[in-house]
Amino acid sequence: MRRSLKTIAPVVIWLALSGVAPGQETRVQPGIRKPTIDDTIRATVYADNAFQLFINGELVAVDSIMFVPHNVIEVDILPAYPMTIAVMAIDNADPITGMEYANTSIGDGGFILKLGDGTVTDASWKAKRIAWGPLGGDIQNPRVERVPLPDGWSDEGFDDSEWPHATEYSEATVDPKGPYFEHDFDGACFIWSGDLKLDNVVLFRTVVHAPPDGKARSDFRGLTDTIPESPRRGRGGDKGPRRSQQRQSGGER
Ligand SMILES: [Ca+2]
Ligand SMILES: [Ca+2]
Repeated sequence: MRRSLKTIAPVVIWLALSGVAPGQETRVQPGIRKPTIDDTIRATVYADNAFQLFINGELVAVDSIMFVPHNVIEVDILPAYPMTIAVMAIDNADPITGMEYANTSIGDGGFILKLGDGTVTDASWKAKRIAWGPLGGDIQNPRVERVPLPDGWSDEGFDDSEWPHATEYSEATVDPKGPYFEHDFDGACFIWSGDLKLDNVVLFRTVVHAPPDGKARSDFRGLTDTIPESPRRGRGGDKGPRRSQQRQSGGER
């Protein structure tokens, strides 16, 4: 039976939009596999008081408690190098006065991060303050200032060359609370902008060019445009195929 134009037209339009030419088969690409949980690394983050974490331009974690109690967030992330890490760190503060606890106190900030590939926060990160106050520490006439978020500040390729470096603060100065000590932050430093007390919203950025632990890891970017091989089924199938020709990034090759 002949197909009518009305039947064929939507298929032609779909093929055109999908980039698949009529008659061209879409096939599984050998050697390109799906990532498994073993391809992820753990991100462990503590902020006084809250944060948003972007990896390669994608929002991957949000602090679930904006103020108190102080909490640690742990999430699995799928790394790809060079890896751009961007953070908005927030010290809880009244947006009008810059103070907290009913305008009776100037709170201080603090941010620390460690990834399963050995990436840690330190003074090599860039830091830019976005909101600060009370100006001059004046709690009698508290005022704040803020600047707009730079366009694309969390994106890969954003030019942060004019941003100052982050300042490292000791654990004693930041004085982290309970949950912090139950997690592994070995090797990481607390960072903030130049003023731990008055700067209330701070952006951080860094680019990790290769895994610090030297371990080769696959790059799974662009999987949306491929049909990868499926992991083996059954017990242990989540470990993924033994053979992988996935493109490698960083570390030993
Ligand atoms: Ca929090
Ligand atoms: Ca503050």
